[in-house]
Amino acid sequence: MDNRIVILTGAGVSAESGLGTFRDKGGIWTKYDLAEVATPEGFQRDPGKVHEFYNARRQNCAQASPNAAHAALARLEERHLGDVLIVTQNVDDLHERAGSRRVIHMHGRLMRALCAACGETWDAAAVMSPEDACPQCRAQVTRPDIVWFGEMPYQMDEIYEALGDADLFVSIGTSGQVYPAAGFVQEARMAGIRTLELNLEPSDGTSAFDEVRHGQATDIIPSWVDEVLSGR
Ligand code: BV8
Repeated sequence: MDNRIVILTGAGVSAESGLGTFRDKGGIWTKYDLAEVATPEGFQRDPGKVHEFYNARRQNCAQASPNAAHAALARLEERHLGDVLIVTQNVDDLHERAGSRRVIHMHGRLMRALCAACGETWDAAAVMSPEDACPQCRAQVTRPDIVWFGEMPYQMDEIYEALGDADLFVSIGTSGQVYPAAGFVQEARMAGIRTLELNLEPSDGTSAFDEVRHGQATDIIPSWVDEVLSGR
């Protein structure tokens, strides 16, 4: 039995909840210039534009609901006799709202705010603006608690430790283009861990996986979870 399962998720797991993916046709990075809204330099240049970008996504997220793929992963965590850890690149809270408890948000969380001066974090207001003052130090450099390009993702030590101990690494709904997340499958392979990709179509890292299944997340995730829970 695959006792310890580490699951990496990307935007594809939230796609059927109506939250945009990044690099598909009509994806977020086809509408916004990543350099302007998802880098520290972009935030320095125009914090208002960055807040606008994340305010819109925070609103979408609040109006969205978890889908059958999120629910299946929560069921896996609840019923699997071994250990299940979700490492998500997503900044939405749909895994938690579906009932998952062990979730690491390596790229941060849309619903949290961060003070760029003192590092304090708190629940973000629905609408954030450059004038907001930090509740701790009162500085007016509050930002979404998001990891931008060029910034170190969160909890990397914990992630690599879990990866090293896993029996199975599963990558769900990600194009495998953003590092260091896209490199996790290589880490798993080097540690001799079985790897599975569940995605709508081949990702950039598909050839590195022992097994690959293609389809909509709300179809292939529940059926994979049923297989694991029935011991097949
Ligand atoms: C860092 C912000 C270093 C939040 C994001 C090598 C090593 C290390 C770094 C680099 C490297 N090479 C380049 C880099 C730099 C960079 C990088 O990787 N650039 C890429 C573009 C080449 N990486 C970084 O900057 C990272 N930081 O490395 O720091 C460092 C070291 C020391 C000290 C300081 C720093 C930080 C990366 C995080 C950036 N922030 N997001 C936000 O706005 O959301 S990344 C962004 O991309 C999102 O977080 C998103 O989650 C992530 C990954 O995208 P995906 O989730 O894969 O989404 P995508 O649209 O691409 O794909 C969706 C997939 O779903 C598709 O395959 C599609 O087929 C599938 N799908 C669609 N619908 C469905 C479906 N599947 C199933 N069912 C469906 N219905």
